[in-house]
This record gives sequence, C-alpha cells and structure tokens, in this order.
Amino acid sequence: MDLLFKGGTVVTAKSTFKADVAVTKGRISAIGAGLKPDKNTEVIDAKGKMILPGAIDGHTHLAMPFGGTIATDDYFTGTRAAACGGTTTVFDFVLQGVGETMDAALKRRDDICRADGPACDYSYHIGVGDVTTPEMLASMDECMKMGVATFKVFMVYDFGVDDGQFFETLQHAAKIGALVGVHAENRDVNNALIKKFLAEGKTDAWYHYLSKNEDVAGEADVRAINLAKMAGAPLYIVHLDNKQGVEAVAQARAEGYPIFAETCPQYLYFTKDVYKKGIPELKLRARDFVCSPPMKGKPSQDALWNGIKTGAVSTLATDHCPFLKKEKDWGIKQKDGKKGNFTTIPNGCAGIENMYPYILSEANKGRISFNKAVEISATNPAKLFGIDYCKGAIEVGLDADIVVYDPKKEFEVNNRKNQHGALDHTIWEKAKFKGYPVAVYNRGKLLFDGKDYVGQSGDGKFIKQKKIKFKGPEF
Ligand code: DUC
Ligand code: ZN
Ligand code: ZN
Repeated sequence: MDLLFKGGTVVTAKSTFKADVAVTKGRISAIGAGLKPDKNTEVIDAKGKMILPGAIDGHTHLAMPFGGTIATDDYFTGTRAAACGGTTTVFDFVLQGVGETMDAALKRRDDICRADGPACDYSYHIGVGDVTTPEMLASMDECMKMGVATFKVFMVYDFGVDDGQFFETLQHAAKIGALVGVHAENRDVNNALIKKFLAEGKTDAWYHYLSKNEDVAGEADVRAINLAKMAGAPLYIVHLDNKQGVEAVAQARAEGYPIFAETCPQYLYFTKDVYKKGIPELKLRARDFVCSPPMKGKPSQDALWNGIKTGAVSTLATDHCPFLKKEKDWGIKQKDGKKGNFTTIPNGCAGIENMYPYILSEANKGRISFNKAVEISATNPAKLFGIDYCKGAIEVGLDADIVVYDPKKEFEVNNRKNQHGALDHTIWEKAKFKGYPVAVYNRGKLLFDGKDYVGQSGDGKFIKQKKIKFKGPEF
C-alpha cells in the first residue's frame, strides 16, 4: 500500500466508525482496524481527525463567458481553490452555442480545460443552447458516448429553451439514460418586472432580487416538475432557493417521481437582505452578491434547511461563477460608459473553496449530521451524475479522494491570506468555520496540506459518467 491513514474516524453517508484506511495506486484498498503499513507506506496520523470523501461540486462556471466578460477563475485556479476546500471533483458547465452541436461544444470546452491544466478531477454538464433541430437534439447521444450524461436547460435568459424544447429535451433524455437539470425562473415575468423597475428608475441590486423573487422561481420549479412528469423523465433542479420549490419537490418525490434538487451554500447562509446595502463593514457592496437566482427571504432559507433534513434537497453545489469588483461595478457604470443598472451586473459569486468547510462546520455545530453533510456534498452527486463507480464515498475500490478533517480547527475566510482562487474579493469574507480540512487527496495525491496548495497544474483527470437510471426518488 502507498498510504495508510491511521486512527481516524471514517464518515460515510450512512455511518461513522473508527478505522484505518489504506490506499494503493490511487484507490482505497482496505478499511479496517489495525491495518499494518508495508515498508514503503507513508503513514498519516489521523487520530482525532475525520476521514471524509472529497466533495463533488456539481455546479461550476469556470472561465465561462457571461455578462460581457469571462468568469475570473479558469480551470486551474478554480479547481485549485476547490481542492483547498476539500472538493476533489467539479462538474463544469459547457454552454452550447446556437448552431453548434453539443458534442462540438463539449470538445471546444474540454480543449480549454486541458490547456488550463485542472488541479483536481472534473467532468461536465452540457448547458443546452439549441435544440431547435433533430440534429441538435441527437447530439446529446454523442455527448453520452464521450462520457457526459447530464444536461441543463435554462427556463430564463434569451439563450434558454421554451417549454416545448424543454419537454423534448426531457423526453430524449429519458430515452437515452441522461439526466436533465434545470435553471428554473419564469423568463416572461422576470422580463416584465425588469421593464417595470427600469421604467420607474429603480436600478439598484435590490431590484435584481425583486425581479427574480420567490414566486418567479417557485412557479418555474412547479412547471419544470410538471414537464418532467409529462415527459416521464427524471429531473434535477439546480440551485433551488425557495420554499414553494422545496415543497413541490417534496410532493413529487412523495408521489414516487424521480425529481431531485440541489441547493447552494449562499442560499443557506445569506438572505435577500444582502441586496439592500451589502455588508459595508466587509466592504461588500450589494452588487457583489448579484447572482442568479438571487438569495431569498428567511422562510425560503428555513425551507431549504428543512429540505436537506427530509431529503427533498439531495445535493449541495456552489454555482461558482466569480466576477471582479470592477466588473460588478458595471451595475453603476457600464463598460461603454453608459449608466448601469441591476441587469448590467455580471451574475455570479465565488464559493468553490467554501462549500465543504461551510456545510461541515454546520454539521460540527449540530445543525445536521456529518453523514448528511457527506451525503449531499459527495455521495448523492456521485450517484446522480453517474460517477459512483469511482467517487463519492470512503469505500474499498473507489478513488482515494480523501479529506482529513480536523473538527477542532477554527478557520476564518480571508480572501487575501487563505483563499486559493483568482478573485479579488469573496462574499464569504470573514465567514467563520468550526473545523477545517487539514489534508486533501485526489486519487491518493496530496493537493492541500492544511495551509497551501501542493499539487500541480494538470493533476486532475476527466471522469466519465455512466448512464442515469433513476425511476423513482430513491438513490
Ligand atoms: N447564474 C449565475 O449567477 N451565474 C452564471 C449562470 C447562472 O445561471
Ligand atoms: Zn443556473
Ligand atoms: Zn449556474
């Protein structure tokens, strides 16, 4: 064996137990009491520490062209930050262009990713941008052959689908064993509210929230679920943020439908209040929090926490999509010098390094169990996205994606001093975590030593997805 983690407490989605964990050639080769090292084995003292699976961030936008610019973190800096926060696999979004097949888009983005040299393992979802012809729809099959079985449609944005196209995408996905994710917001109501607010001279970030309020998201969640039921397809609602949506998912699941939902740490930690004044004492302006969908009110936040506990919410992911402060300023003055407004702020915030420490810290403080934190951050995403044959748990035969977690370590986010992305600020500034990863391994290779990134560009490899087989809500 190459590595032996001695004396730690292993946490899986189902159980917590004391055991040694052995790693051979990048995989977990044994779990048990009293494992003995070989002559050349590196022994890691894990006494007092937890041994957790690396998290899987099922939702990132690295180097993505959006809002008139490109998301600040590329495939290297973004995955480096992920690894330093205990995330060892990311699923990034490929946006299909109009007239471009999905497999061509996948190849185009994968070339960029490989050139950047990802720091941890990665895979993709295809952001559907054109299903207007049979050829475009059939290109989903080509992506499946290339190892990508997960797609996302947008019910909002001008490049998104209409309900008919969404329905056809769902039907096709059900036929070929793919999973469709959805960004659910009511485009027409969103546009009508934008028009109204701008006509009234209401231009600041608060109106970003009001034009994408709880009902704008909730109505689309309900409609998306109905479309999936009609199409006989599984559905994955990304970045679920509102009470109506949580309730609709819970009801559909209770009826036996394979409906799944993801939420993000920003909806669990912040509320819509950030769009009033930002957090001045942290020099965070309201526009720095502009992401889509925006943070919602406390009742929705409570519903999301409850959804995690009851299983209505299956996964946690970041929607990491960072933009520089000077780009956020386009909400005041646009690139071309014209007056800005809430629609001219690039949408998205950073979070890739904070997701796992945040949810584990909440577990450490007793809000949920550590098992639940592992389930929604690693085990469920691996199952949903067809990579549980190699990822998502501390289990013999799986990749040695291992986080050594010190529940006693106190950590405070400081973008300048202890974060590893490329952004010039973070909405997580000064967030305090109880417990923190002290070592992070990806396929047995140390990427984070508790202080610094110690990996190399290009360590990460592409992880192929299997077909998706969900017939009901169970995992
Ligand atoms: N929302 C964001 O905030 N950024 C990128 C894409 C999206 O849907
Ligand atoms: Zn989205
Ligand atoms: Zn997104």
